[in-house]
Amino acid sequence: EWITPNDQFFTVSHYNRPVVRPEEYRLEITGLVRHPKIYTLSDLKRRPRQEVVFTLECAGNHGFDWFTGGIGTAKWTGTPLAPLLQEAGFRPEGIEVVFFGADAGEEEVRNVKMHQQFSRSLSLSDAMRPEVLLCYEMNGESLPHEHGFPVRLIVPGWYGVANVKWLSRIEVMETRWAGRFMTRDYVTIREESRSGGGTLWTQKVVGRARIKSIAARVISRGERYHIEGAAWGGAIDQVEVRIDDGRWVPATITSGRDREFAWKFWSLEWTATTPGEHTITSRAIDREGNIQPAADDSFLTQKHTYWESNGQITRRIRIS
Ligand SMILES: Nc1nc2c(c(=O)[nH]1)N[C@H]1C(S)=C(S)[C@@H](COP(=O)(O)O)O[C@H]1N2
Ligand SMILES: [Mo]
Repeated sequence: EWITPNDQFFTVSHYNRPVVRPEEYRLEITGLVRHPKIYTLSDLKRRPRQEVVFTLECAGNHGFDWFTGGIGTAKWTGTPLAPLLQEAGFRPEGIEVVFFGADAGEEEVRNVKMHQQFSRSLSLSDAMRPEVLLCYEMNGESLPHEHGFPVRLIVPGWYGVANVKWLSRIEVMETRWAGRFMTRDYVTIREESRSGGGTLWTQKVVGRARIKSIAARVISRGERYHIEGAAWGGAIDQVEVRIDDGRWVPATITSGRDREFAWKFWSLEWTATTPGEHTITSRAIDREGNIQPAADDSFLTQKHTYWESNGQITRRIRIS
């Protein structure tokens, strides 16, 4: 199915899972704004409704052998953030929008211990994009507790970590935000090859989702086999499949072309099959022609952290 049912949707929470009473819920918009505001849940629900079908993947998905289910697709409904920021009237010095969850923990940096709410930030221009939502419904139900009830941020096209749950405060700031999930966790370290030769060690904040795909199942239909899979994480244009050590052949995108932020489903008919073990590998290609990297591509082998593991995935199958 297109949509992942709420009770089968993965969940990742780095601190506690706060219980927020809907009648006590308040969202504060503050910082470098002319008119700081506080909204109740019904204030937000009275505003224009907007929905998006968005595939949310944890940036750590496939980073370890044991972590593979960290992805799901839901219809998220809420109200767009941009008009609220506009009404708050950001001051010209404001460049960064920081989103705080109601969950918190103790963090220590250079021997300083501090209480920190979960937080992630976006540049003002990313925060102002029309698809960014203050979301209060998931697949037509009110947002489940573990997914951030009553309100979470939804940033279509970005990895899971940007989608702050139990959203309690939005603060516009004059500098970049350096919280744990911007500067220590969810930072990808690579030794990037440089054209002049040599490598440069880079540390980049995990942000927009990268292209990825997987063969999900093979259905036997007499002599023929039907391979089905999914592709997501960018402007997916094509998917190609390789069986054993054969050449790459184009798959057909069967659904989802019209849904910008959701996974696409694809299929391929496989005929010349011999009994025994086979491998099936897929690769996604985006509109700019970028190809999902092979598992042994230096872009991935020179990556030293587990986030953004978007390498090609090889599945094994035995035909009897
Ligand atoms: N407040 C808050 N928001 C959060 C997190 C968190 O720990 N606290 N985890 C993030 C991460 S890392 C991911 S992958 C997604 C997971 O969203 P889900 O639990 O709804 O699937 O939530 C993000 N939003
Ligand atoms: Mo995550």
